[in-house]
Amino acid sequence: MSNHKDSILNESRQDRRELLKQGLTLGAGALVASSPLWSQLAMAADETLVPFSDMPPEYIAPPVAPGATHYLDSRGISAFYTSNADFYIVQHYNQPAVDVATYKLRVTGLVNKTLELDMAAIRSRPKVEIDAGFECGGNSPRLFQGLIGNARWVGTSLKGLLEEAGVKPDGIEVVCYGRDQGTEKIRDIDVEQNFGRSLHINDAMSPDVLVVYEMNGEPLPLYHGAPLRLLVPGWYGVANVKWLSQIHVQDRRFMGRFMGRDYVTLSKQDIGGEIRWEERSVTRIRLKSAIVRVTKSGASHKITGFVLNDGTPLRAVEVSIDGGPWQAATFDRNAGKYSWKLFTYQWNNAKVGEHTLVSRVIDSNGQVQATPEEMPEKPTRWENYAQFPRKIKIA
Ligand SMILES: Nc1nc2c(c(=O)[nH]1)N[C@H]1C(S)=C(S)[C@@H](COP(=O)(O)O)O[C@H]1N2
Ligand SMILES: [Mo]
Repeated sequence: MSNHKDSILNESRQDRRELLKQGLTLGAGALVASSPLWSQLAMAADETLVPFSDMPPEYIAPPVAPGATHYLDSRGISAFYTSNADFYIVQHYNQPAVDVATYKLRVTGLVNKTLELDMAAIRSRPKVEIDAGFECGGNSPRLFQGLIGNARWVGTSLKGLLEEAGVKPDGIEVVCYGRDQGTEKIRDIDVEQNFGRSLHINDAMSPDVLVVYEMNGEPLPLYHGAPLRLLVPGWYGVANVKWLSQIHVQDRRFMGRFMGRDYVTLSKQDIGGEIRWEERSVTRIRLKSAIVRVTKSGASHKITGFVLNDGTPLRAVEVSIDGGPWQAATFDRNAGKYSWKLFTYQWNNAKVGEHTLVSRVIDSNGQVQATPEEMPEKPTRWENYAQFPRKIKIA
């Protein structure tokens, strides 16, 4: 298991302060405008990026490296699709190179007919194309929300596969295993495990859940699970099992690490009138927005951010400047149900000096994105969906 990843996902205010301090000592006096990084952040000819003052001046999202977590520089988020080269990458074991020629997906367990499909057989099935964005359940202000991406995916429905196999009446849990492997210490014994996540049969039978082999018009890249991965639109990234090799139907809950022990949110909840500490597996993406980019063009400033949720339609995205009234931001209401929604807010007459910018999103049920103070008591790092105030200095 990678300690690197654990440190990347380790969330605390202390960490963030440390990160800022390190960045500030490293970056003091650096000529930001001359950094090659800035040219990668897709600016229009008349646009310049305005640095956030809550970010180290030399903040750098490192390029993709084999085996490593990758997070993107969220100031670069300006296009609806995230390029395959920049989409974030998280894996908890290794990144196995699967031989496509001999690759087989098996469907086993409580089914009438076991399936064994090669990629040609999977590609010949009914094609479904979907825009979906997702973030790691550990995405947070610490990496300025960089564990995120939005892409167009092509594949075929999991429902179709399960119907062809014929799920027996007592099959209630669909477990998806990846080809990647690691050693886990469980009750003091070292055991070999493959990455695994499960879905209740009702979730697995949603027509939107796919096994996908194309990402943004290209074959699924190695780091994103080639040749085949699960895609559960509207769920946190952990559900999207990469290097998918086996789908197993069983009559009881799957208790593997990534369902039962890790990616488990502990929070204080009202459970039928009793206040209890509840442990819950990370599943559907909580209603969230964040500001990631401010650009300047002439005298006008443009604030850009993203919204992610479980696919519930949105009522409004709003921005507040220096604690002032909430103002409507613009977002694409026609974007795909499960894609992220990028929003922009035209900030006119920005005064010279320090400012605090924050966004919030409201869905069609009237649910409002929580402020940090409104978040439930929640000592785990998972599901960091609070409003994220940003600091910026207008020169
Ligand atoms: N086989 C396998 N699938 C996996 C993982 C993994 O470790 N192994 N990590 C999960 C987690 S925690 C996340 S956030 C997403 C990341 O997907 P991406 O690397 O394509 O962005 O993959 C998920 N699927
Ligand atoms: Mo994740």
